[in-house]
Amino acid sequence: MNPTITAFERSPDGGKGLARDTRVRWALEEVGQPYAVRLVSFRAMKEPAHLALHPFGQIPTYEEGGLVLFETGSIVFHIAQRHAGLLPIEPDARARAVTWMFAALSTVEPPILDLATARIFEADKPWAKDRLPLVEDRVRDRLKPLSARLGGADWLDGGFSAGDLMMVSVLLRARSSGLVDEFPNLAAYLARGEARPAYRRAFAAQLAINAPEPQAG
Ligand code: GTB
Repeated sequence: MNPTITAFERSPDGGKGLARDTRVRWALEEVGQPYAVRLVSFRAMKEPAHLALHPFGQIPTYEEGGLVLFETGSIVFHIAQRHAGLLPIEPDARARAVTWMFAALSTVEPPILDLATARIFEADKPWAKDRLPLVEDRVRDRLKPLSARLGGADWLDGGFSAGDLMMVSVLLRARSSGLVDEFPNLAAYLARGEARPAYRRAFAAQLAINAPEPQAG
C-alpha cells in the first residue's frame, strides 16, 4: 500500500518548497516510493481527526497501513530504513549518516528557525534591529564548522544520504537570509541537492499545489 502524507492546503511560502512536506516527498522520490497526499487547512490541522495523527496539529504526517508517524526526522528515517538508497548498508557508515540527520535537526536547524522567526515575526518589534545580528551570528556559528567539515566534498560523508537530504532541507530555509552564500561550498552543496532529480520532482509536486493562480487579464 502506498503511504499517504499530509501537506498544507496552501503553503504560506507560495510554493518555495520550504514547508516540511517537501523533505518527506524528497525522501520518497529518492527511493522510488509512490505516495498520496492529503491536503489540510490550518483549521483542519487543529481538529480531532488530524490531532489523532499529529498531537501538535502540524504537517506533515505519514500513514502507511496501520502505521502513523509525525516529525520529519522520524518519517525520513523510517523511509530510509524501509528502502534502499538513503542509508549506507555498512553499519558504521549508516550510523554516521543518521548522525548527520540528527545534526541537521537538533544542531543546525534551531538557530535557522530562530532567524526565520526574527526576520518574519519580530521585524516590527522595537528591539528587532539589535537582536537580528545576534541571531545571524548564531546561524554563522553553525554554518562555519559545517562548511569546514564539508570542505571540497560533494556530500557530508561519502555518497548522498538521508543525512544530506535533511541538512540540505534545513539549509534551504536559511538561504533567503544570504548567510549560506557567505560559505561558497555550502551554497554549492545546496545547489547539488536541488539538482537531484528526486528533489526536483518533490519540489514540482508541492509547487503544483501552492503556486499562486495566474492573475486574470
Ligand atoms: N518538528 C516538526 C517536523 O519536523 O515535522 C515541525 C513540523 C512543522 O513545523 N510543521 C509546520 C506546521 O504544520 C509546517 S512546516 N505549521 C502549522 C502550525 O504549527 O500550526 C514549517 C514551515 C511553515 C511555513 C513555511 N513557510 O511559509 O515558508 C516554512 C516552514
